[in-house]
Amino acid sequence: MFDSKTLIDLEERLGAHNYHPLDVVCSHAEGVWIYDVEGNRYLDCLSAYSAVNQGHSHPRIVQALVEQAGRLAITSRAFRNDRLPLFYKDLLDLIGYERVLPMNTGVEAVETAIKVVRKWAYKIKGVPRDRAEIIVAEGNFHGRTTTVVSFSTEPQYRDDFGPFAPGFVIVPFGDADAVAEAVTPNTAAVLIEPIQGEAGVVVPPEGYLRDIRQLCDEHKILFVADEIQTGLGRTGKLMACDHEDVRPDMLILGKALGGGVYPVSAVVASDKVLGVLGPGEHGSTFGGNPLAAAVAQAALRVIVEEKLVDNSANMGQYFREHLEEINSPHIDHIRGKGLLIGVVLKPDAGGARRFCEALQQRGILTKETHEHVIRFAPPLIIDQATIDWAIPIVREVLLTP
Ligand code: IF1
Repeated sequence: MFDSKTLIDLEERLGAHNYHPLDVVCSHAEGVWIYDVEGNRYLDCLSAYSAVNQGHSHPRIVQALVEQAGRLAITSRAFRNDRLPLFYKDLLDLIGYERVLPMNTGVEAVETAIKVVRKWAYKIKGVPRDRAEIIVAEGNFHGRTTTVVSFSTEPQYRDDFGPFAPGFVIVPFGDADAVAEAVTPNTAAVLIEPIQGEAGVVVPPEGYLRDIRQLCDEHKILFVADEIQTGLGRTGKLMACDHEDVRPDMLILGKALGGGVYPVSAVVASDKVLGVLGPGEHGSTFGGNPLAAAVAQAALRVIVEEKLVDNSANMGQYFREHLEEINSPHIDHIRGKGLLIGVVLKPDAGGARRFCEALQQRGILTKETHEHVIRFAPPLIIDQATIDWAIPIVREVLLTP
């Protein structure tokens, strides 16, 4: 067994420095709790950026993983397998839509969505080839491939990674008029996060999603929602777009679709849209493998059977109310939906990082986002007693000068 310091030194010496993690070396976890190599216990308030909505090492999901790994893990899509169609059926029964395209990581599903909407624009809408435009929002986060960082507005994610892919039009987030002004005859799609995660849990004004839906209908444009972080219960609805009763043409899912144990992502849409792809035009070695399908089926079953969407709404409200009661001079305001909560600090609070470090010292793990926002996003299985345990600690930390 190695101690934290040894492991941190080794990681710093041998690994690329593309992260600046908190110095907690996690060793095992269960439910909402993570334990470090010294045996200290922490409440996970990040949930691997919403990948572990079902809680760490959920027994039913781990069982599905282990059983399927021992039977048949991967075949590639050159052959069919006996799990993939059942995963399709479970997913579509739960969220609607007609077809699924499975991938692995979130950004691969975003890339898939971009490819599909472009092909749709050329084959169905009649946009001249190579002229399709996709409208995206300032402050977006859709992943880190070269195409996707081409339309990031965050210098850290983008600078020195060019030349960049053309075909994206960036407008302010939360402003449907700006979207309307950006529409041209070549617009294929509007691609947005219904709530921006990385930008600091930014909730758009009520009606924004409905306005975009209407605009897309009027101009024959596809509405694509990146629900990789906000979907599958995180915001207190199954999909964050459900808050406005809006049904996008295409949903991008990831993170919690893999139940916190395995990368599984997917694009879902109508037959008309996903039907534009023919054999050989897109794919992935690992996408749609039986192991992923079995895990995703279990992950979805846990969300439904344990009523995690309702729990997210209820515990989100409870957590939020108690955070609102903290009378800290550092807090500017609190925003979010369900269990995706951002505590926005005032500019002179000295940044969110120091509060995250202080929370870590007292047994709560979270991560600052955009310098001034502390994100609270525990697994959706969290209960009231655990929130009651956490609140006094958060209060104490936020009340330190
Ligand atoms: C990192 C952020 C969160 C996402 C949305 C696509 C992806 C993500 C809405 C890509 C990924 C991650 C990735 C992780 C940190 C993280 C993050 F702060 F960077 F923005 F969650 F808030 N769409 N989000 O949130 O999915 O390819 O990673 O599976 O890159 O360090 P992926």
